[in-house]
Amino acid sequence: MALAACQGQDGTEVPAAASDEPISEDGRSYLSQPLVSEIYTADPSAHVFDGKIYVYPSHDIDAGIGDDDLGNQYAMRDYRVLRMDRIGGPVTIGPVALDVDQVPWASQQMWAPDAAYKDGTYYLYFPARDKTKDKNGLGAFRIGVATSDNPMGPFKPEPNYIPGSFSMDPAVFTDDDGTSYMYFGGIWGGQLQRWKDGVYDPNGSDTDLMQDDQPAIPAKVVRMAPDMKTFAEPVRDAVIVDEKGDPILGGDHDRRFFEAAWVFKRNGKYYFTYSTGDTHYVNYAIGDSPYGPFTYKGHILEPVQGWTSHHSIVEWDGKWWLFYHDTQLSGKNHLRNVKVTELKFNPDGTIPTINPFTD
Ligand code: FUB
Repeated sequence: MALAACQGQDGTEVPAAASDEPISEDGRSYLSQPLVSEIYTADPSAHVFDGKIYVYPSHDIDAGIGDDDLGNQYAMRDYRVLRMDRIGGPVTIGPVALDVDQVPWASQQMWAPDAAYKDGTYYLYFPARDKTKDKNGLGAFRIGVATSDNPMGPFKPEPNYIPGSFSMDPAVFTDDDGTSYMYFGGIWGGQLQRWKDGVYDPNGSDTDLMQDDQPAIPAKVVRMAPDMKTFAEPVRDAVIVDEKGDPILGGDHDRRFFEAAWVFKRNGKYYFTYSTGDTHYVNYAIGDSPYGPFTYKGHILEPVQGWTSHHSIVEWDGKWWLFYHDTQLSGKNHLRNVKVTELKFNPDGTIPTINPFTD
């Protein structure tokens, strides 16, 4: 099987992946192969910086914790950046770019990150639990920022989380005028349901609000201040509506937002893309403003192997690419591997759904 060539940039030994079988457990062939197999990687946020492709993934590890609805099994502690000169070419695995022990406010669970660039500085945005204790003895998710003059890091964290930030899965989109917006949030283990009216309830629900006939809990969007380290305004809702303009309902699990927001712009339209969590789709909705509302359009990616689905979309060399993950290498939900495949558009701007298997 042709895996992309890999190397540990810092020369350290990294554990070999358990398996790289090209056929899934139920006999299906994977559409694409893992970008790296030396470490487990997930939640790939891809960017083009200075003509190269950089992927900011979660770095999955096995902490020996069983699956639960809080996501305790996703016990990641650090970040490592992937770099490639071209898609399909060799992938360099960077050294540790940021470790949880370097972040004064964070206790655990360095989940899906993103990155941005402005005026010579690279910004790494990352969620982690703070040091408070909820009813489960766990911290509240907050979003931090760290900076570097190198896209591979190492990144120096700010001493506190971004004021006013909460929940997880930050994704920063920079518009044509240079204004950046952060999209963030996730329900269930991501805790959005605990932030009703902007106040955190440490005894709040671990899963949904169980309000199936009410508008779904939306992702959040906020304009970044020019310093890229703070919010410029109060956080807003990024609402997904149906073709009639009505908000998608909480009970509509095939269409409602769960986590993994990612926004890109094409032909003047803002594409808000996201995961549906327990129904395992990556979906998209289109709007005329970075704040939305976004009108639901369909699935981008059918369910992959593994519980989570998390992606990014980037234009490179005249084509659009979907970075995503599955569990091909491990067969375990919390030990994932990132992949990439081309994303196409129909003439009307809609997206043909991608099947992560070829049969
Ligand atoms: O990787 C941990 C969490 O799993 C992410 O933050 C979610 O998006 C899901 O992929």
